[in-house]
Amino acid sequence: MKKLITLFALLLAALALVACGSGSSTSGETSPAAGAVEEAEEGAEEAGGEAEEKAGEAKNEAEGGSEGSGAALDIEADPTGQLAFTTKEATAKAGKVTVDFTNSSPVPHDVAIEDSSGKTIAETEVLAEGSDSTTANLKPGTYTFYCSVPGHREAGMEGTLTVK
Ligand SMILES: [Cu+2]
Repeated sequence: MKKLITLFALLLAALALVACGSGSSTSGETSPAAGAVEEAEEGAEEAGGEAEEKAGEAKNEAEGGSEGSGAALDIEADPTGQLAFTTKEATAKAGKVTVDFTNSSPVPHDVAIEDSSGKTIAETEVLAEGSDSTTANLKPGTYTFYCSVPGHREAGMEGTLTVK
């Protein structure tokens, strides 16, 4: 029985060799069928890449909340009046970003953005029970957002802004 199976396998191998030989002799290096397979594989790879990109965007939005679009960055002071922002982490896409600051508490705050060299590059008005916006031209990198009211940053009103 084993011999029969071996013979059968050899026969199949021989047939495959014949098929390959005739294919390459009649239609050149790549048969039409092989080309179609290659195209199909490329298409599958493209579709996979797009799906990965979309997954990445969805992840960014989940992490960054409403600032996921990259055009706007929402930062909110703790509504109960504590010396804190509602988040310690924010993300934005590189480019011109509008920073929308909301402080619904009666304690005056603002939000300022500092680059990695310690230079403040954008800052809103200091205000209580209101909101203000400022714009910043952000390059990819790590920034710090903080409240510039004396003592607030030291008390914890700061966080990391990651720009990609
Ligand atoms: Cu403050």
